[in-house]
Amino acid sequence: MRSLEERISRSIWRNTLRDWLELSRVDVVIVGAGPSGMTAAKYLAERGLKTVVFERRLGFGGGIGGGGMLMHKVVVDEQALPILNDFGIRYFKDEEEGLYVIDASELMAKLASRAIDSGAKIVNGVHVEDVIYRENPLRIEGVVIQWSAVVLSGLHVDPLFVSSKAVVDATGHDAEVLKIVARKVPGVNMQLVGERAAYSEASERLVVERTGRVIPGLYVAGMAVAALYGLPRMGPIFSSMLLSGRKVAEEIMRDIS
Ligand code: 48H
Repeated sequence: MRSLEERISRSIWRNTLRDWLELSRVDVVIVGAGPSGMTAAKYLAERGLKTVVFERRLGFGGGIGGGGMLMHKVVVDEQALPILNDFGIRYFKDEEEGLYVIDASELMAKLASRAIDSGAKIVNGVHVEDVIYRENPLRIEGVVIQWSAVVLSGLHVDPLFVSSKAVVDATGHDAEVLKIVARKVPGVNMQLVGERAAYSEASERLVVERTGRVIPGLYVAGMAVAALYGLPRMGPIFSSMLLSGRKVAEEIMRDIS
């Protein structure tokens, strides 16, 4: 009989490796478990697409957890209500015209749990450090990943690959995947304009309008859209993050299914 210690280790090794073998090729890689990434993950996975979210932190929610200046509430407008209902997220109408209020912790937890229930995998502690590309025709075919702990340690450790039909940059203000593609993929003529100062109403509309495919195989959602196209920021109103996540999912489903 194996000791309990031995059985614990064997169970974790075997089942993690089984998962990673499954994840070596997926339909969609989403980079970042913030609001836009997790929303996209649910809508993709529930339509049967094999979807993985890589999140470099040991948690999820991205910018939601900080609420508005550490107040534990965020707001949305009425356009986001159907998405909140899809996720079973509770909200109430505020006395401020047109605003609905949500607890930040409920938004984070339920976005993640519904994405997972729909079949998406959220893998924490994994940093996307590069992309896979092909030429003639030019396209993005996956990502290059590394443990966040290795990145933080500064050790030189070669990464591994995950192949996919679509990659979504949902990394927020930093637009990390787009920056890599602009700098390192030959033949891509992409300039990140950089996010503009606050203009909430315009930003909420424009981020959703500009969400979608950037080049074949590469999509953008959430605040990374603002960084790419030079759109204003909106502050802690999250309607456009949720709507952007749903829109990118719809666009990917049209393109690849
Ligand atoms: C793995 C990565 C990597 C990487 C980053 O910032 P997020 O919450 O992203 P969005 O766009 O879904 O939501 C933005 C929103 O939270 C926000 O900041 C708003 C509305 N601001 C308005 C304003 O005016 O300030 O989440 C992105 C996630 C984070 O959890 C990162 O840790 C993760 O992506 N991430 N994960 N590999 N290379 N880069």
